[in-house]
Amino acid sequence: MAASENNIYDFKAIEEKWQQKWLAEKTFKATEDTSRQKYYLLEMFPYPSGRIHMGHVRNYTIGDVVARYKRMKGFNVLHPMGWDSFGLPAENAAIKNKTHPAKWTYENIDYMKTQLQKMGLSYDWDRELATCDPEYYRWEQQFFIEMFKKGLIYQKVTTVNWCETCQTVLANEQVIDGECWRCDNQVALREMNGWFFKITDYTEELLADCETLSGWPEKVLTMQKNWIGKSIGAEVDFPVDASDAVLQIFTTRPDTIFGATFMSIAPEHPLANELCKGTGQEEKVAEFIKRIIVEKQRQKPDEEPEKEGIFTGSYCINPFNNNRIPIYVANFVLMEYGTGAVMAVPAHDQRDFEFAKKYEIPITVVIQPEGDTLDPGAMTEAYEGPGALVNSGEFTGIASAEAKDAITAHAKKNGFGSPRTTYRLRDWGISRQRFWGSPIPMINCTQCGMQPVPEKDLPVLLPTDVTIDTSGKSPLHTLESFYKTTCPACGGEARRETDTMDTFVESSWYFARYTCPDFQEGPLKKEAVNYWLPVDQYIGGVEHAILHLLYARFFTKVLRDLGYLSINEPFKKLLTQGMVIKDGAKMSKSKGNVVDPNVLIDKYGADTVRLFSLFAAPPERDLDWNDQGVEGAFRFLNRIYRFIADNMSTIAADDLSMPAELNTAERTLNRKMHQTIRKVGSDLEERFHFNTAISAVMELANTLFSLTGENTKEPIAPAVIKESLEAILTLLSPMVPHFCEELWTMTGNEHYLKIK
Ligand code: ANZ
Ligand code: ZN
Repeated sequence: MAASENNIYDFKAIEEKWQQKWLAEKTFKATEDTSRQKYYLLEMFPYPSGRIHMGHVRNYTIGDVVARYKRMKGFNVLHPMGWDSFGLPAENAAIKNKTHPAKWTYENIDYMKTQLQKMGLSYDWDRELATCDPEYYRWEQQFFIEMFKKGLIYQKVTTVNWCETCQTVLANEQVIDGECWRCDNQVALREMNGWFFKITDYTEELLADCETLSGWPEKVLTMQKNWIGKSIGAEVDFPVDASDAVLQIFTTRPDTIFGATFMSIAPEHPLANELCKGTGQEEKVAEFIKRIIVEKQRQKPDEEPEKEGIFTGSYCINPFNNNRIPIYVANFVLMEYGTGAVMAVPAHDQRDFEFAKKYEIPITVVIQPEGDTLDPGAMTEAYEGPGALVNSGEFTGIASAEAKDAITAHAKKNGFGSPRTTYRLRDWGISRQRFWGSPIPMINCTQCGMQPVPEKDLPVLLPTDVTIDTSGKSPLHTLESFYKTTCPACGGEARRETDTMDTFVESSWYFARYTCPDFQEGPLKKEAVNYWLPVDQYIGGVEHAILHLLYARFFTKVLRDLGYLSINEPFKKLLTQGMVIKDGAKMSKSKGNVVDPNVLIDKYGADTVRLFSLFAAPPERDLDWNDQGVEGAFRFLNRIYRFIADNMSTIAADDLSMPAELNTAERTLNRKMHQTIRKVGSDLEERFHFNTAISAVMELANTLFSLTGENTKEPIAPAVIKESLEAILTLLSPMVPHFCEELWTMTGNEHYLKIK
């Protein structure tokens, strides 16, 4: 802004004044009041990494506008904030600073809390919680025990990345080119026992209830459904030639079974090493399997490696046409899905097509699209659509949709197959061999097996008198005072579980604990959860659209079945906001394009930062940061401020009665005001389009400025001016609250702003 422009409003003093008032008066404290309609507004809580970033600013500003708007509309609004405070970064910081992770975590929380308060966010701070607080995780341990007793938790051996030097398990992201990110030593695979939540007991309900979530973005529901991945198809047995073994496959396209020209099995398939015995392929196959298993383990979830495979030397027999087809081990077949074996139909499956081309395997067309004749020699890609069956024995001529049922029925009748539905969703592995997490409340007795910690002994506390040394190893594994205990069943010596829970567990139920954060008699207070839940509006980043939301939905159903909740779904409406980008890339330290909210708040004040982040893009879109935009937002607020300062005599006029009849200018202003009120209401209420709402208010302000400016032809009565001005302040107040409260009182009103 040009230096010559005077009257820059004193945002520092104003913002501080109102923030103190709100805190001191507990303006945003929420209490259950059955006489009023509740509105629970929640933003995804942050990890206390140290400082808030622009993504937080955007997320929390959007939420704050909705919370303030709903309050003005008369709702009893619950708007809480807390800290998702377990996790790896605290451990790394602790190693670096030779301290306890709690120290770093709580220091960050303190600092970030002051940052959030400087943003003027309308939280009920009395409900603040931190998930690393024993007062929080003790209830999670109680849930664990109740779930365990209900059969919803079990132990299973899985393969994990293990660093021998650091004596620790590594997450896939911590393995870089096969080496440990910390010590650069080769990482090995190791079998380890881990704890699992049986989310698959809820698969069908999680899927079906997607239909009830009409307030969620369609794309998020699609991601939920894809993750659950229900597939309807058939299982068919293919006998292995010259052997007693049988390969069972799962297919969603039984109609293509006459076109199977090879089989693909997963490297981990129990028959993989058997099938090559005596074929001269043993060594090559074993080497391939070993390599692929390691590569798969290291692969990032969204990576698609080049398809490759190896012939086992064995064949199997297609039970429908008695064709003898080669069996391959292939890197793209997953052991965890279906049966771990696939009948490959290159003519009608693109993956199989590419594989067949690469290894020169025949391609047989068995589905002809309507009005076309496929020639296997000329095909450049698989035909995956519907059509009429050809080359398919007694099924030739049938339409593919019908043929699916007919072929499955035939297999069933003859005892070599049956219909089957599979899901992609797997049980949730929650064991972490880390320190900074909620201890898993189990005790292992050599006599009695795994025993839950008696509820009276909860919480199992994380020790506070440890430091994490540079090995990065969790001290729990070697800390006798922690793991040495007695068996609750037989009283004999026993070992406490030293794994901690995945931090996704904490974020799966925090929204419920916010309704009664101080409740001591149990995890959740009935009256509180029944009054406040479900969350009416949840707001957060799209990066949490799959796992966090799925786990929170699962937990809600579990807690319902344990008798704590009476809802089926936690979040009625969901808004996933876009990213904040700058110069075409997501703001990040590594890209060096980070804008520090603190710097901006110091320079322009929180209201300007809020206004810009709302104005720059509709919430679900990415927000492209630009400094001119911030300047523009600041200038707009200054103009309003100056207008009021310059027109104090008008606003405080003796005669503030409405003229009996409005002149043309007055009518223009008055009409514009009513149009704006309507527009802002619908933009905020129905679409959260703050940007268009702000433009509308800017237009109203411009109308007011120009009608009352130097070139005015008609005088406008003070009452009409004041009315429009008050509309501007009212409409803007959820977005720039300090500014509006200040001017509202300056124009002779009492705080706080309410919709009249
Ligand atoms: C033969 C076939 C022919 C297939 C055709 C598709 C098209 P969705 O829909 O995702 O469930 N498949 C089965 N098990 C697999 C595994 N463990 N790893 C990798 N792929 C597997 O996919 C089901 C299809 O994926 C199945 O149907 C199978 O290939 C393959 F023209 O069988 B299909
Ligand atoms: Zn025992």
